[in-house]
Amino acid sequence: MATLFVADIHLSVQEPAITAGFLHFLRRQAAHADALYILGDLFEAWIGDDDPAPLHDEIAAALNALAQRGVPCFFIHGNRDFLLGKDFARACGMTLLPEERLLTLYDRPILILHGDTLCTDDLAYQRYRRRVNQRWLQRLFLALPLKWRLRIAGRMRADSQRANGAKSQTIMDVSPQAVVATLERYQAQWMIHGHTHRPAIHTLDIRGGSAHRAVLGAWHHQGSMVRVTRDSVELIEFPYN
Ligand code: OKV
Ligand code: MN
Repeated sequence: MATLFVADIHLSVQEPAITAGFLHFLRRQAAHADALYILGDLFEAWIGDDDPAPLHDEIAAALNALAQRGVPCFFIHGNRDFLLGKDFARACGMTLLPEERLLTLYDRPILILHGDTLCTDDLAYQRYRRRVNQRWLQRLFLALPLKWRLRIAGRMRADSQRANGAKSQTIMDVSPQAVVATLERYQAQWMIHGHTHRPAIHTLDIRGGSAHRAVLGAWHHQGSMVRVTRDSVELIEFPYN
């Protein structure tokens, strides 16, 4: 009787060990859960559901097998796979959720989100996000031939890597004010997110008492999940195999 949360797996053909680790996690851990929530950045990049990469089919088949065995799977977009659409979600048998969702799990209200919207001090990133989140621009991008999209995306990733090297770690973390404001807006005592790659469970003060923020780790060298049961919220790191 547990619900599992993961984020920032950053699947790509360049990292077969991460793919193997994630497939192993689906079979060995997620298969026994009440539900699986993927809180964004399942993929390192996403340029349209029509991308014929074999990796996508492999992941869709594995997630679909999970859903068929009765484990519902939910997905919130990350900043990397924000273009992941209904067609791929259907192939995975997973439900797309809006960017923030207040769950009630085992009587505990928990707010879930990817986490990039909390990084309000990174003004350059927030500006970039507003730009690529425009519907008309996404439509235009998706209408381009796949080859052009691959080339544009590759260039955008190279530019971004250069920009992030120059940014301070504080700017790239969540803003404490944004965290408090978001929890108070939902009157929630728990929040689970990823994005920052700083796995931890923080306790903080909000209006009306204390609150907790569980941050998922990225799957760089091991897996990371949050496991919620009636009695506990645990952050768990585990090897790929
Ligand atoms: C994902 C990030 C690349 C960060 C492009 C419109 C536009 C979508 C896109 C192309 C890039 C996603 C979809 C990728 C995340 C980067 C670089 C930085 C900080 C357009 C809509 F503008 F070209 F018209 N893209 N890809 N970055 O390679 O997956 O998150 S991506
Ligand atoms: Mn992210």
